[in-house]
Amino acid sequence: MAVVESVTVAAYPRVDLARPRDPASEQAAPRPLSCHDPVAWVGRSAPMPETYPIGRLTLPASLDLGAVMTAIDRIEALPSVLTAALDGCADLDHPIREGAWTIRQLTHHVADSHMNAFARTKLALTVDGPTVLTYDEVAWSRSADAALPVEPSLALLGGLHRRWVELLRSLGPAELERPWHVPDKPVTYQLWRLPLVYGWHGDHHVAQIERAREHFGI
Ligand code: NI
Repeated sequence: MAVVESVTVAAYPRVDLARPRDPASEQAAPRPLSCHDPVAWVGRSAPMPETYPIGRLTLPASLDLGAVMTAIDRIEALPSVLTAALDGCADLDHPIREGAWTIRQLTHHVADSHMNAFARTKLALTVDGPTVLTYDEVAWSRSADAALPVEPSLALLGGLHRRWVELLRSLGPAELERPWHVPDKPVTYQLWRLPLVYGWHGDHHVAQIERAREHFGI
């Protein structure tokens, strides 16, 4: 991968989480990019780590039990894989790309995201066709807890995934077909979608961290 010589860490805008919020200026300022946005580095002079280092998510058209089992294995491995990816990182506050989240924010985002996914799993199992709340991942990534060390989120993911994997492996085909919805979308999702999405999601962010560390030498 090309080495970036003309870009320094200090060149990146950083989110000052300690700064009092100013809704007026936030409205005027460009919205920070999340890790999922097809970012604006294309066409810039300095090469940046790729957005989708393991490729984009692809889902089967219908329940594929083999794929679900593989995805559950990925979810099981994630806490240790993510911990290894962060081991020895010299700058957790370095963005993974220009204008994107920092490694610290990204780690907390994985915990935020998977907590929501676990709740969706439980709701889909215990409520008939629930409509689940969505959340603003960028807003969550700017809250005070996103400035914490990464260890609390690693510990959280360890416990959360232990429970989630136990639950997911107990499910049969009928349970995996249970429906759920999100507000304002006339789409019915099946429960099996969740392990597939989040098995990919965890590995996606681990790869982004690995690429950023390699690319920026951190
Ligand atoms: Ni994400």
